[in-house]
Amino acid sequence: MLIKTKKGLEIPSSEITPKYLYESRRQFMKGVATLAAGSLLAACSPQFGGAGAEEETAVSSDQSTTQSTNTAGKANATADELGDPLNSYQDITNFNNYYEFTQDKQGVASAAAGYQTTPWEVEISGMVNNPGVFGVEDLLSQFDQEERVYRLRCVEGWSMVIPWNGFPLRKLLELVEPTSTAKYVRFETVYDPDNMPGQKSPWFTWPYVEGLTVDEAMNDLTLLATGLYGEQLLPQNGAPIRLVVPWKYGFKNIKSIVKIELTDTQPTSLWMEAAPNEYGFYANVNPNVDHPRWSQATERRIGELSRRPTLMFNGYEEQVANLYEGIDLQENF
Ligand SMILES: Nc1nc2c(c(=O)[nH]1)N[C@H]1C(S)=C(S)[C@@H](COP(=O)(O)O)O[C@H]1N2
Ligand SMILES: [Mo]
Repeated sequence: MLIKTKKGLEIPSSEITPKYLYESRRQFMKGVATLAAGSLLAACSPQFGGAGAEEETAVSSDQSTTQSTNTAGKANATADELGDPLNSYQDITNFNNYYEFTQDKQGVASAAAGYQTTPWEVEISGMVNNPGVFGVEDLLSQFDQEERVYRLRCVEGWSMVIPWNGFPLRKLLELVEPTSTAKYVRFETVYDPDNMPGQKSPWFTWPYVEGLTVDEAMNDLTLLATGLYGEQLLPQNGAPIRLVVPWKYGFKNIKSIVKIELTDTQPTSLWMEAAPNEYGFYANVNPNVDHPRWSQATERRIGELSRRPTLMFNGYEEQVANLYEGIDLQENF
């Protein structure tokens, strides 16, 4: 049965939530016995999520809001290199993960609306010959902004096709010159609990941290994004500057970056710290390595009803497989 609703983008919420959090939620939901079965299913989605979420999808998808209408109209491309259409500007800016604001994916846009992202500086430090502080305008004027159409595959099992604007991280790294001892790049999101209510949550170690190896950071696919659909990033998408690493799960794509540090020790990300058995450092998209709580073999493209197979390295195998030669991807998840 298809029921049309105004909210078009509901899919399993927060499977990424650590076990202790979703279990306390489930405890809570048990007490709310009179709720309709449908909402119970949605609220308890971690249990049913991943590959098992079709029923919920069928009830909540509204094709009219999820088709690829380029409402912003400012992308040159209309599809990715596999022929799949871009998600709409509407989809990309109204279905987000950004725990600093809220864990409600459809509430991020309004919760982050008006968040101040100018002026903004990014500090680059650590094992580099030319450390410095860069205003975002400097970065925008110094590096040509390219359009890159990438698939984004969230670890929760949904995906989108997004036309980003930005520049390869490599260009910035070449400018600051990592020393030969540098092996990793560590990124930090702004810490601003007064204006980011989620950062008051004691369940996570704030600020949000992510990391890459220097080789991953130097790969041509790795982007610092400043816009999408030809528009400056909105706060919900990580304005004014965020990382995009398309062959890795979405959580590696750290938003609203203020610090980049070159180091010789592997950074511990917020998610590694919150649930080390579930989220590793590499987080490469891999249909053969399941999440402990759900399969990663398939995904749901936002705007589509049925699930599709997840591709090795999210379809970027040719460009990145060489980075992992001799590495056991089951162990290094
Ligand atoms: N600082 C920060 N960055 C973040 C997140 C977050 O909660 N905080 N969520 C991540 C996750 S889980 C995903 S899937 C992507 C979503 O990016 P989008 O909302 O622009 O689609 O952002 C990633 N970057
Ligand atoms: Mo995600």
